[in-house]
Amino acid sequence: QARTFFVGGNFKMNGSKKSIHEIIERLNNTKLPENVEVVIAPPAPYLQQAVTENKQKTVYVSAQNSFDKASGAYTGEVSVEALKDLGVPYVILGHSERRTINKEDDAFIASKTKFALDQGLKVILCIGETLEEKQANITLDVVKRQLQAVVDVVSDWTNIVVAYEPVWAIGTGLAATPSDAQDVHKQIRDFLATVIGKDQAEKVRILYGGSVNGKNAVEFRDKADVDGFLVGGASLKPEFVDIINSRN
Ligand code: G2H
Repeated sequence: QARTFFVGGNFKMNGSKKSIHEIIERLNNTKLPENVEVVIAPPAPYLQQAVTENKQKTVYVSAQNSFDKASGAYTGEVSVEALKDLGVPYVILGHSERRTINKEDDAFIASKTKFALDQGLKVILCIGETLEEKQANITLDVVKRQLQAVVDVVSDWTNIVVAYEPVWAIGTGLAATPSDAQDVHKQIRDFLATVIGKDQAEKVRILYGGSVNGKNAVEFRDKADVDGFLVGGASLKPEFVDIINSRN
């Protein structure tokens, strides 16, 4: 399969200089598979530290958010220019916690995605339905709506990695089953094929996120459209390496 397996670690709002140093040292001291792209996303204050301390060629650093304006009077926002200045190649956008807690809507996330891509960053674009939406059987409508907002403003998807994260599975210990994830991933890819073309859709990595850990990651290994994971809680722990190795 042509798509490079991808494992992202979203540290969320966790960590200290010491704990982040320990996580990066653990990765530095591990023989990582060459065929897996690993991305770690520490909180913004630790991005510089992560870039400086990381010695692994297959490990990249990501921000957890960025803004859709170049610079100016936007107190508290993270600029794409600053991320590039630090040597950070990736940014996570549209995480459900930002959609819900920070009230970010589809159009704003799409605008931030376009801005980051235009400036040369790669984007991990998170989508996913809530428990209510799942129970109402509108999972596909929701993820299509979230994707369509980006399709409306971005035509080249080369530098987008999609992370399907059902909100009910996030931090709950209750991951989607591999076959349910595969089902949704396949439908996401089919949808993308209709809106950005089959060639592009075949190349887009679609990650699964939501309570992935060192044990359940291997259960997804035969799922053709699960191209990796976006990991929260477990990315802070030694088992993150097991997830990175889950395909090999
Ligand atoms: C989903 C995931 C990482 P967790 O948000 O983005 O978190 O693995 O803790 O469910």
